[in-house]
Amino acid sequence: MQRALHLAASPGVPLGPNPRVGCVLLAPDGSIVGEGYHHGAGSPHAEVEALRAAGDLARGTTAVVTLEPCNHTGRTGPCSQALIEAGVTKVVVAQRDPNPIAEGGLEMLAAAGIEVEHGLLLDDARALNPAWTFAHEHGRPFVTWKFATTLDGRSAATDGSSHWVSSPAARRDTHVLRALCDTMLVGTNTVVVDDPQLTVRDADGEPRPHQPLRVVMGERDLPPESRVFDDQAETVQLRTHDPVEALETLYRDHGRHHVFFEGGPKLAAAFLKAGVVDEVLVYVAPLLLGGGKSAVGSLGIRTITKALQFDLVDTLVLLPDSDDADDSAINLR
Ligand code: AOF
Ligand code: ZN
Repeated sequence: MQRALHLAASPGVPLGPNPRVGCVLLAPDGSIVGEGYHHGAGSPHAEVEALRAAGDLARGTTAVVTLEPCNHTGRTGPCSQALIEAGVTKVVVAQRDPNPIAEGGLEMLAAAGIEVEHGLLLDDARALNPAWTFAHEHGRPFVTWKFATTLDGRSAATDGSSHWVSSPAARRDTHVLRALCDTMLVGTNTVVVDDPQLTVRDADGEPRPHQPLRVVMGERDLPPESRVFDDQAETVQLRTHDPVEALETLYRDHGRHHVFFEGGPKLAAAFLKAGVVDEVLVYVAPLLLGGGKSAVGSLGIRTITKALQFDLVDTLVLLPDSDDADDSAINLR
């Protein structure tokens, strides 16, 4: 299984709608007769790769797979059927498939008389595809809320200016993290006021080849000349104020697993109240304003015991590489 996990994590697999999966076929003497991994949506599943590599040697082997073999015909055929036809006699799985469309492979294999087992190195397998796993288990994408603040918790001055946050180090870091998500989400207000591009750009400011889906939430009409409507990435407007409804739509209708949420104070408060902020990414600049606007609107909390509580996961000091202020990125859950 460790070998299968290692294969699944092979470099070069693009972030896409499908999970990373690895598979190893073991002969009765324990030797590997075939192995493979999933190279991304549209290519063969890991089991099919391993079966092809093994050829006739697949008969009588134990298939060790990081994810339960699928039981559906999607972009490719059902792997459970392929394993049965190849004469595999045992299947060991780490993670059961949380995708309602593909689940049920183990029952199919067992019904065909194949010995099945699951749960081996489960935590490692889940960690291969954390957002994919979360989205299928919750019926909505994982949400990372990103904001920037001064030392005294202000995200903009009283005149609305907030340009300081875009220090080169913070901007680069944000673009690296945006690229790990499949969706970027803001409210209509942010589009009207800031006119953001919401694309992932490299250090030279050039857009990267694979862009997350741009999502604008809210009922307000957007100026057609807004930069989110340029041709650099796809954009959808969800005409709702309800975070849960928006997220469920993104999962169900757009197959989205990880939202990078950069909403303003009002939308952020709505997400927090709805309990759908799964991770907070904060850039703290060494600035003091002593007044100005908070990153989050009122949550209706009046006493400290009711404060929303997060666990600190990670901190990173982004050293200044220019005249700009140096910012820290802080990761909370
Ligand atoms: C496997 N092995 O290597 C992968 C699996 O659209 P499709 O046909 O590619 O199916 C995608 C779904 O199939 C995916 O969400 C997951 O449930 C399963 N992926 N299954 O047995 C693989 N990539
Ligand atoms: Zn499959």
